[in-house]
Amino acid sequence: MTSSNPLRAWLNLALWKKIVIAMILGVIVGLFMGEDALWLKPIGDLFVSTIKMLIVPLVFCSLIVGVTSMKDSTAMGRISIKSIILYLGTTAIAITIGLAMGHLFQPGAAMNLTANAAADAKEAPSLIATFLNLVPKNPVNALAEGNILQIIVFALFLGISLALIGEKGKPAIAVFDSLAEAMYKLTAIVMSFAPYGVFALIAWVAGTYGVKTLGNLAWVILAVYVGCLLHIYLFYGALVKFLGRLSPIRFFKGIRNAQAIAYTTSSSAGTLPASMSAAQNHLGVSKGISSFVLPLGATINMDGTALYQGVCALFVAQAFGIDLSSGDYVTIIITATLASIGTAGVPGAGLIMLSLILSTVGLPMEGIAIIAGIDRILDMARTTVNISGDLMVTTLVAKSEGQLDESIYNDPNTQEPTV
Ligand code: DAS
Repeated sequence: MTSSNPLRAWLNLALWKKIVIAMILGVIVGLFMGEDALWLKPIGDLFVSTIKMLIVPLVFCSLIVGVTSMKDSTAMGRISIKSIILYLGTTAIAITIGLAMGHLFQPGAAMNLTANAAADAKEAPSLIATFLNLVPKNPVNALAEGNILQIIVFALFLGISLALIGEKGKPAIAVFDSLAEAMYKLTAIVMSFAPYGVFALIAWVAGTYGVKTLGNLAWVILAVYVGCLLHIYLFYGALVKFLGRLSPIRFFKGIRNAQAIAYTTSSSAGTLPASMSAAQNHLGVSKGISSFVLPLGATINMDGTALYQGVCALFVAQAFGIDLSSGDYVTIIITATLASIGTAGVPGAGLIMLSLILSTVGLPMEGIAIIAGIDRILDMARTTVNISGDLMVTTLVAKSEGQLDESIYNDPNTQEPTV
């Protein structure tokens, strides 16, 4: 710290450094306070609420501005196809990595449990129902409920219509442009409070779960965390380097603030403002691309969740001594990939979808109760993967569309943004 005044030195510190310090202090204080750390949780909840307050206006306004700023009308279709292919493709890889980790670590092998009765197989959510539900019957309702996919669809329709009416649409577009800029500024202000919210959330998790939880289900936590690290730093790193021809180091530096928010809030939706800020301020992605591809990813892209479901499905099979056939593995991969589209970007959503995965291959539901005890610790890691994947795809799509400021990646001396 350069300044003799510690407070000034703290305030001048880069945001990501403040967040890392806050996380370390949070763990120490949480382990020291134990259950009493629950008193700190409201501070974290307040921070999460202010971030969630930003989501709907930020996504709605920035998406309309993004659509109307696209000169090439076919661009939206091209961008959508690229994004969806990359999102679903990386999710299928993620679930495969999860299954591999489940085999490698054998987290359930030492447990010899008996189930009351194997669950009867249930249907995955039909693709048709998921598709039809994309169009909001009442856009105001979609905005009020924060239904991100329906907000994306309505914003796309409204943005395209505003562009098509030419001069008459310009005043409205100008209003949305001002509102979007205001929301970017508000996001930066809220993000400046991240260290304090992160400290409180981490302290609560450490105090609630403590070291004792790590004992009995450590192998599940280890398998998920190793899988998540491999998926982010090996798989995504390779895509950034070989597909995007960009510096992975620069990319990972650019996403760490958003990763820290995702890890502590366990909410992709809640991290969306931080992801938008990272994409535009640290990754060189244009507003047009980030305002569409990121909200889409925060809703349909859940690589970490799919990976976690692969590990947990094998954990439950091992714990109850059930052998899975190769057909079961294929069913898990397809179901987890499709289920990831319907998984909400909120804490604990993946555990709910895990029951669907278990039931499609007839694994006992009792496994859910065992996992539930450590699910928050797993959720923190899988949500971090989810948003890292969103940012990786957004960067690659921006690069392929010529809407990426590559100077950030090419000049090692580029001043790191301190936001
Ligand atoms: N917490 C969810 C998210 O926000 C993921 C999950 O529960 O699996 O992405």
